[in-house]
Amino acid sequence: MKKTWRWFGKKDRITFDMLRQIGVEGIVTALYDTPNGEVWETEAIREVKHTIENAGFHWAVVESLPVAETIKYGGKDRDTCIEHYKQSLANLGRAGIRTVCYNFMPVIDWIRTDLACPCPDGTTSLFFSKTRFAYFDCHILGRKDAARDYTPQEMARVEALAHTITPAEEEALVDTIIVKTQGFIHGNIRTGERHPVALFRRLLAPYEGMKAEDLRDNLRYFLREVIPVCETWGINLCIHPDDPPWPVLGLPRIVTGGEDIARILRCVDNPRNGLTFCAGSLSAGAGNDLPDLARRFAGRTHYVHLRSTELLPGGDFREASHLQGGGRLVEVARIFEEIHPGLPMRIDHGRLMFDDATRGYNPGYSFFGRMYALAQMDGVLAAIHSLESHQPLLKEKQ
Ligand code: CS2
Ligand code: MN
Repeated sequence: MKKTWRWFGKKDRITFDMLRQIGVEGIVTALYDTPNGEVWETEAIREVKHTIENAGFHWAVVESLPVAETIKYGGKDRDTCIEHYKQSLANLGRAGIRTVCYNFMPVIDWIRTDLACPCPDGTTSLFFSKTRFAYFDCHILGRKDAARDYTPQEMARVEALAHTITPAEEEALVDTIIVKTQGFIHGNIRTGERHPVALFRRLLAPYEGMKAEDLRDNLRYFLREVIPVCETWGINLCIHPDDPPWPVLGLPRIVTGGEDIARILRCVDNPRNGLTFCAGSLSAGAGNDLPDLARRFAGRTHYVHLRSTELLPGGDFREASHLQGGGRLVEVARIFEEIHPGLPMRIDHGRLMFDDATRGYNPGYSFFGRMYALAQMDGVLAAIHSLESHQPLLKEKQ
């Protein structure tokens, strides 16, 4: 695998000099200043590429080229936005970019309820509490019939929380779920938004009553339009799984596990229509066996996110160390190196370690935490390669 790193542009406090010291080989980034739905212009692409290459790196992956909401809900102006998307792809292709990641999650990207949950060793990690999330849904968002999506036991925990939660905690919960984790990745709500919940309700409205089947149709419609452009430019377009991989807030989610992935790859059966294998997102799905998924989809995977989660009772999960949890990254890495070697991979999220918490990094995107995980995975990869090269020797001895 090629070791890449998500870099948030010139304002990122993690510099190219730091990345060079820790063995990063390629850069993952996006045009963060171009609003969703607009064309990524050639000049802007060239400038970012130039900055990266000037520092001695190359732009390995675009993450993400965001898909406008209207494409996802099938709005009147979706064709205009799809034309913009095609134009952006062609401009990226012309600039030599060959891997483009995107996701098809309505309104909200990844979801956590706590960005700094203490671990016994003094680091902190990202956490999802089902109760807190349900509380946000039922009590803060006040979504109609939300309670029907939770079991009586879950609702009992939500009501218990309603008695103890403070206004400050409520505010922090809103900030974590719909602002802090979203804004920096082309999300719908930016830091500083004065009425995030009201805006969020407006964003949800066009999806009312939408079924998974409808969202799948819209994804197919989109792929049929854009894959031919990818074909022309030799671009591998790769969908990122849903995080967490289940329906949320009444919104369908359609990239949750093996069946979903197979269906998407089949609906436009072209190698350019591929997968971002996010081991972290997929590992939060109780039915997902990660080595099995890796084996099944390695051929159509164009990009890998290394991260792991640990499922906890009651529907909670935490982000685990990269050598533990359901991500089973050692086996996953071995499978990819065997079936589809050389794929770009990045450490997805990392824990907060040492002074990470004081540095103002984007949630999940710490320096020391990710660096530590990269070193772990680098060691794993070195071991895999060494074993591979010794296999004939071992066989001869037998
Ligand atoms: C997240 C996402 O889990 C993750 O990888 O950081 O923001 C991810 O980058 C997007 O969903 C990809 O489109
Ligand atoms: Mn990911």
